[in-house]
Amino acid sequence: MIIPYGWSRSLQRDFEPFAAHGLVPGRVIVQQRGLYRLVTEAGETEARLSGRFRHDAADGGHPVTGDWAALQPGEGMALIQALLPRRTAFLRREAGTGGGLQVVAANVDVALIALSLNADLNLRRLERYLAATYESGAAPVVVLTKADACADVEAALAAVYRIAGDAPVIAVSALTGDGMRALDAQLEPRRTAVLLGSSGAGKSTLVNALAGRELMATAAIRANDDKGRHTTTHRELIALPSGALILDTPGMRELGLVDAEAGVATAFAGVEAEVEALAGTCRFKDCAHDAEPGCAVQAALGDGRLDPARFESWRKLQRELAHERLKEDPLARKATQREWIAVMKSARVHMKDKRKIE
Ligand SMILES: Nc1nc2c(ncn2[C@@H]2O[C@H](COP(=O)(O)OP(=O)(O)OP(=O)(O)O)[C@@H](O)[C@H]2O)c(=O)[nH]1
Ligand SMILES: [Mg+2]
Ligand SMILES: [Zn+2]
Repeated sequence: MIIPYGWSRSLQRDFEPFAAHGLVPGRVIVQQRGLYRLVTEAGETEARLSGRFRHDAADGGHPVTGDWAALQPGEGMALIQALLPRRTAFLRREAGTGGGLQVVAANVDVALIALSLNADLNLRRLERYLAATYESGAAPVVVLTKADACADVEAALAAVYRIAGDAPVIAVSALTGDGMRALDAQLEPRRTAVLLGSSGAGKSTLVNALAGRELMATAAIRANDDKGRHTTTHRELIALPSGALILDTPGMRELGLVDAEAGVATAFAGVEAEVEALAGTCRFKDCAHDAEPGCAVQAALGDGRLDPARFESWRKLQRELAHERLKEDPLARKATQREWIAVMKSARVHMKDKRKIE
């Protein structure tokens, strides 16, 4: 039961200390409030956190859909005693000032970034998703949905290609089936893909189309503003007939980046390379490319060799991340938050503390 869900030799190795305590491995496939559904070697089981786990773990170390856990089996209800280190973790900061940090998905290999073609493409939003995906350790695939509802798919593709860099871009229609084979080709047996995007982008509709049956509820977008209705309210990991695993998620209003400097650098690698090449011909060696005379970068922005919107967006995200860091002062708080982010990214605190489960 667990090999089809991505169980591997390296997970097996990580699990050895827990096996020695009579625990069994399981993967979280549904998470709803304090209750979890996991798939184990013996089939599916419900589980909740053990008292010790709840007491010791920071929120970010709590299980999310996609996590691998060490379970103490029980009649009808198992106990989650520990988590295995996360291979990848997609993090976000919730909307609003002081918004909490959240692990959206753990142990995903591929992030399918769903953008609807029936509305204006928000390329700035796409950049955020790409940065967060690179930071997570998963590989991004851009999925332009509802191609049947778009008059000029080629133009949309061209605009997205300029942002997507090395990430594949696929236009699909769940309605006509166009592009669905290309999407399917991105999904491999025993590998996990997560669907990300705004409410109403058509994520659950894609899951149903790939599954060949209505597993997830879907709902029409609102007529007055084209926004979704937040139909999906929980995260669920689904095994597709092809053997690939897909994680459906509720639509996100905003995607606040968390500790994502490296992800931003990867998402904007093309811009960075262009700016570096130009910087050599700026008049001043230490040119900040703002308003300095003889700036080659400003000249390139002025005559269109460099896309001003994309350049500005890159700088804005860098400022946003720098601001996040400054906000964490004083130092003590900063240390706590950074430790916490490390936990969210890897759940490693539970490995360190595995003696405690005896
Ligand atoms: N025309 C067209 N409509 C689509 C397509 N895919 C989805 N839709 C419609 O878009 C609406 C929203 O689809 P959902 O699958 O519920 O969207 P979602 O991304 O899961 O939304 P949340 O669960 O709220 O995050 C539904 O009315 C779907 O029928 C498509 O390929 N073409
Ligand atoms: Mg949905
Ligand atoms: Zn310059």
